[in-house]
Amino acid sequence: ERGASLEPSHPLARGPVASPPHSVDAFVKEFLRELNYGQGVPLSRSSLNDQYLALARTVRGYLTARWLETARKRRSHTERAVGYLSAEYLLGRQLDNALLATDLTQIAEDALHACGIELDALRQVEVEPGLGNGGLGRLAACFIDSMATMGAPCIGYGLRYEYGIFKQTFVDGRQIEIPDNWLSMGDPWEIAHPEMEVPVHFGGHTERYVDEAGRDRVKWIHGWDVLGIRYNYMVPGYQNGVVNTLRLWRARATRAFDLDIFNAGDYAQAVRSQTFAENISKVLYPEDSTPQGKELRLQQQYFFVACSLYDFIKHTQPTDFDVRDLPERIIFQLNDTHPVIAIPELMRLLVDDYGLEWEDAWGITRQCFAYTCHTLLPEALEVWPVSLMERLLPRHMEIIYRINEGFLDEVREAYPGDELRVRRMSIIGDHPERSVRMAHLATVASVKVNGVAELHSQLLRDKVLNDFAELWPDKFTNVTNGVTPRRFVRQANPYLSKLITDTIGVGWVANLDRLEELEVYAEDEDFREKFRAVKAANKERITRVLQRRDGIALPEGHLLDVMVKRLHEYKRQSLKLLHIVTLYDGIISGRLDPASVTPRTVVFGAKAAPGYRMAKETIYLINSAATVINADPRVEGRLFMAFPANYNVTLAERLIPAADLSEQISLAGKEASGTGNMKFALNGALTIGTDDGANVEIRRLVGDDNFFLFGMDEPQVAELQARGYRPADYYETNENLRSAINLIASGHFTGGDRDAAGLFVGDLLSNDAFLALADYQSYMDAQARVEAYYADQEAWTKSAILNVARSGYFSSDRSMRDYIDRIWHVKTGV
Ligand code: OAK
Repeated sequence: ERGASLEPSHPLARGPVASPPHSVDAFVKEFLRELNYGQGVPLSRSSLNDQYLALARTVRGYLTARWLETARKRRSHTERAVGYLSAEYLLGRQLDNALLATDLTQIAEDALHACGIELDALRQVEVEPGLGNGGLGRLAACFIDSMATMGAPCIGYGLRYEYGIFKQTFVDGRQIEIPDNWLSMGDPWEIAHPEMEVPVHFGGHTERYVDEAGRDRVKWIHGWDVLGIRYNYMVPGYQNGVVNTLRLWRARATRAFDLDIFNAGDYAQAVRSQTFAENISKVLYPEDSTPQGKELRLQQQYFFVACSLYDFIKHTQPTDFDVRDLPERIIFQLNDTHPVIAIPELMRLLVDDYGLEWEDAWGITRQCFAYTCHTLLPEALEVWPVSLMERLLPRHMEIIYRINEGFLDEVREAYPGDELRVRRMSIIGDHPERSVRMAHLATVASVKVNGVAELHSQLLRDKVLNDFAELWPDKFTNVTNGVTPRRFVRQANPYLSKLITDTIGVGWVANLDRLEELEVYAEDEDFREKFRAVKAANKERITRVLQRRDGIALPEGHLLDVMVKRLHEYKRQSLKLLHIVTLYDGIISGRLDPASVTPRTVVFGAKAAPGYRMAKETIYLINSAATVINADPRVEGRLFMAFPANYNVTLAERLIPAADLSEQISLAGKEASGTGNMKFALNGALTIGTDDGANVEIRRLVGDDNFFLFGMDEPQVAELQARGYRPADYYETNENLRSAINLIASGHFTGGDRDAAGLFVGDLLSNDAFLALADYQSYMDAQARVEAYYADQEAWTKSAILNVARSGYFSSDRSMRDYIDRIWHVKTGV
């Protein structure tokens, strides 16, 4: 049809061009085209990286047609969408996930094979985007996966950091951080839109004026600005044809900004100021749950949130869109307090730019946000000094003051004369310096506030945000976290997935409750044997991975005991270390016959925030103990410690399916939820854990007989702390504990250097803020129960199967269902 004109109304101009066919031949053709015309090389001269990039772009091509189609459908109706605002998305590798979502894994494998390439070799090339620190960022990634799989309208908004979470290496057992230059080889998954610039302003001052209608208005005279550049990532649903969007922002200098300076003749200064602007999206702050209060961090937060609100209103809505309809179109979910500056930003847009009356704007804003809190640590509750806010965002500071005025009036009305309460609840705090309490601002403006596990939500209501829960009891709710079964079961554990599918059929991957059907097979000897074979195969796989990746030679036939999570005192890696050292100490002192010790390999994975001294000392001690214990012949090979550096999503996917025992040993009342705990249970590890976070729900669901509980519960912790906790009491009265601590203090693990263990030991004995010594004996007893139970492989396997069968609840699909029903009220299946 030569000459057919592609008017905007032409079908080819409106809809996506069809996806390439699902066949090996078509795939080969697309792949070679990407290699030749995309990478500019023939197959015969292509590098592994060329091949990976061409493969990724080929798969992306299949996704794109679905993505355009999803976007077209979404534009054609006005259903409410979720805007997930998160400073972190810890995505993990994309290739396998994209292949699985499009059901192309086998086709890709065959197509590559036809080209003489192994898919597995290309998988290894992918650098994982580490745009998050830990639990909070990984949760965001699981949630957007689930939203796409449920066909629910959702845009993820965040930051495209040029450097993600640092790469960890060990030098003489100490953590060294290396910048994560994840983009250096090119990112085939992103689609940049450098032409769609969003202006973002900072600094300056405000001025009052009277508009034509005689109304008092405020103008923000900006100090400086940057541009937000849009990067889209496709978020495919699982084999349902839906592809949602993750939109990340990069900062770029404005041209005017450089030109002014350039024209003034200072070229070097122009380049410097460009760098200054672009620093905003340069690097992810590596602190997990401990904000550093850095100015650049506040710039990052405002930058991505300002871009996102502007983008949603101006770019995703029709041109005749009325901002008064905003609550019908969007609910912004605040992933902790990092994006909370969005609240005054929306007020600013509505009042200053759209000219709404304050009360109308506030009425709209209060319907557009919901807030998830992810912590219980007081030091993790973000505050920003008023002085910094006034300098960086003067208009927002005024708006926050005004929101606070209205709010405190409400408090005074509800509690006349209770000025103490007013002070406690104020959005502005006075100590140690005047600052904005972001959690209070979020709570005041949000439709709903939720914690991330039942216990956590209860503690939020009863303790951290108690005054607010009294004022607005209906605002508070719980949504227990979940993890995506696509990545953490189907992809990570193909052997188990096959066994499940062979047993209960397909369909469980997007409906994880169906794992219940496995329950009866716990009693089936033949099934148990197959289940053990799966575990054994996963152990062989992790052995190969650790050998290749880290040069670690795992012993065979051991109980595999795994503790992987950020290094934090409240998570108590210290307690795990005390357990191993006690066993070792028992053996070398002759109190414990090595033949009576269950052969056990303990694998740690943990990054410490670069400035967190105690965490880094703990890493050093674990590495030191590993070196000594692994080399000591007296142990007779019955204890082994491994600490592969740079634990990340990719390693998690290999390690978790192989684990027998999952360590979830935080001090009760400190771990908001935990999500690693869920991944282990779903992969058939048994948990040794405290009554903390989602452990409580895991234990309730899998049953007491299939979970090793130990330690104080939260009320007992509170009581002990109220009484006055003295760690030395435990040291003095517990012989094994004393002996283990003495062995560490003696320098046995640190080449005779007592000082090297000094900080760790000193803190345990005189401070021990997270009560490791108080829970020590209970932990040791529980580990003894683990050993006894593991000796009965049939019983252990039954429990492991029941863990899988009863953990379907922890699918992030269920979490999304709960958010939709309790908070978002958006439609699915669109
Ligand atoms: C990070 C920064 C500030 C506040 C909290 C965090 C964070 O990562 N919290 C973690 O969130 C996870 C997802 O909800 C929970 O599972 C973890 O328990 C919690 O520590």
